Amino acid sequence: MKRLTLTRFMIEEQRRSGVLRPELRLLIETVARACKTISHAVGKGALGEVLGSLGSENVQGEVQKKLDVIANELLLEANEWGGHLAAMASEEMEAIHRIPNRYPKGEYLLLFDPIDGSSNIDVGLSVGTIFSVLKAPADASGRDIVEQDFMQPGTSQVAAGYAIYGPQTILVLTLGTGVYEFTLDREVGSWQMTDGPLQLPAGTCEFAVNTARHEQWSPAVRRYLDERLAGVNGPCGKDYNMRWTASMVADVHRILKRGGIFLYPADHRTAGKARLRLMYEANPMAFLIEQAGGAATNGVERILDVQPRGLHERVGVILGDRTEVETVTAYGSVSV
Ligand code: FDP
Repeated sequence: MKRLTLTRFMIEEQRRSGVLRPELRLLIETVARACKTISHAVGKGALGEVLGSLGSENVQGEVQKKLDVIANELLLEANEWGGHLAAMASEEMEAIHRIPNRYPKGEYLLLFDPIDGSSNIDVGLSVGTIFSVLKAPADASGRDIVEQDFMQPGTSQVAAGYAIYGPQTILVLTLGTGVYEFTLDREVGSWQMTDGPLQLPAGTCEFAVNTARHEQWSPAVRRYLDERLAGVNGPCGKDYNMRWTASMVADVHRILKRGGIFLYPADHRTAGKARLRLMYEANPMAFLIEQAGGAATNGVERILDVQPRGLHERVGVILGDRTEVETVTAYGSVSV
């Protein structure tokens, strides 16, 4: 079967919509190429001596895995010299990374979580890379990029996606004109379109949530989940399934393909303390989910409308099937 490659898809998109600029296309190609290298490292596992922790902590106070650091370096190195970027920001780095003066600079800002779902690395389960692309503000031309230039709501994203390193290596991408899935042909080394435009299936009775956090949820989130756990005898009148991979990329990918809802609400007892990062996780995933016909909120407002206050800001996340997300959000969650 003849399939569309990622390169051809983007060139055709560039011609068709006129919205996709060649610089953005080349930037996405570079990110996708780095994801191939990360996939290779992940695939080697213990044989590549890439498993385990480093003993260091990232800006979030989390222990860094070797692969977190390797993937971060690969993304920085691959994207530094192409001339499409003004700066980068990563979940693994406290400060923004400006493009060094020895390279030409472009107008885009790249944000990424190099390895998402790190607790899965050492046990051979799915992990992924999440990325988001913004445009530098118009007044940033000719001066150094500062952190404030990244403080744009998710609605400003011009592209977002993730790579998932699982049984297959898959890249899921949106340029704001639908969501497309590409599978890595490992022998040839090319990304081939295997699905899209993706439409999130409605009415799937499945939720993804870490139920061990039950006591930390707001009354609204507890009500929503307790009703579903009550199954066929509860107010929903049907049995639900629970799926939790502890890797947001894997859980969101399943929801994009099969439907259902993902929840990582904030801890209501500590004034909105949440786990997932707005800029590296919530925004790109919300963009993808909305482009596939779903919805994403922090329990109160649409994630893409949240005005960021800091690079590493955390946010409650409820995303997936539009009807389900609207139901839990209407219960009055305080999951900000
Ligand atoms: P991780 O920190 O292991 O990289 O990014 C946060 C995240 O993974 C998500 O991918 C995942 O959904 C969540 O943490 C898992 O959280 P729990 O440990 O509470 O299950």
